[in-house]
Amino acid sequence: MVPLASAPLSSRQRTWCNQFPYAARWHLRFLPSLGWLSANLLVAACALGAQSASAQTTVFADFTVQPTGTGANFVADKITGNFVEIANFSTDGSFSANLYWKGGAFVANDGTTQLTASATGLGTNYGIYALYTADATFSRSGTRTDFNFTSGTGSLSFWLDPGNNTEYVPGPGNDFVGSNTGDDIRIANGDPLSGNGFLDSANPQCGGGIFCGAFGSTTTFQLIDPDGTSFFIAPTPFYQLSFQSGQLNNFDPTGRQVLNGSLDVVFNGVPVPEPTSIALLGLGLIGLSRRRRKG
Ligand SMILES: [Ca+2]
Ligand SMILES: [Ca+2]
Repeated sequence: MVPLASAPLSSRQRTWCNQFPYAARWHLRFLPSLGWLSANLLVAACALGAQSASAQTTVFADFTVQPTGTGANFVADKITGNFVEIANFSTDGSFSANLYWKGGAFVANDGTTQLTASATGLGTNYGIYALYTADATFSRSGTRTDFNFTSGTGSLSFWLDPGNNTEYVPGPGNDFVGSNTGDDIRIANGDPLSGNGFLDSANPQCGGGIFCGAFGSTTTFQLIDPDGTSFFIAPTPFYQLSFQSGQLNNFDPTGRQVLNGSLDVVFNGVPVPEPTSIALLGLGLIGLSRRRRKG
């Protein structure tokens, strides 16, 4: 436990820790003696390991793209972009979020190297975008508003735009109106799992209206075969989770609002770690909890 907690996690451990909340039930079926205490110890070990790792460097999981057009395959680990969102805030503390995100650039080497359009073809040979909906709740305290997405609501769809000509603009109601979407190919689907964010117009950095809050969300991510698996070609199978991190420009969280900001996407969630490493980790913790019970 001590060496695990004080050492940075290996990439395999990190992958498993990222996946843990979603994989816990599956693993517990096969390790019935890994009880609630041990599960919580695993979460703590993951958190400590992640803390130790984050003190060193940020690591994003690599993926390989086979781009539309004549460009060569490339490896990246993040996609940056811009979003526009239609949000409808109710007086009962709930709101609906309907978001259109357009990918601007692929980034490689753990977020350090932005790849050019000439290297990836994005924005010249093709476009990528996502449509996301979720229901959420919000609470206000002074100038600050906190948001929490409601799990089990909404959806994510991820699209390839081979003509690089699609535009979505907010319609009069809750929906976006798209143009030139006839050539677009849906390449992945997802379900929102969790998300939260905040807005604070009193934030000193909100003066220019550009950094007034932030949000993050996690969705499942399932490539559609063959259109998705022939674009995101590695790893195989592809990551099962998508993580989005966005920045919020200033807006008033009442009624219907159209807001915007930047939003980055990374993936994780597979491959499933080697059974031996899970079993060893589990056995160590079981031993620890048994010793505690005896004591
Ligand atoms: Ca990486
Ligand atoms: Ca199009």
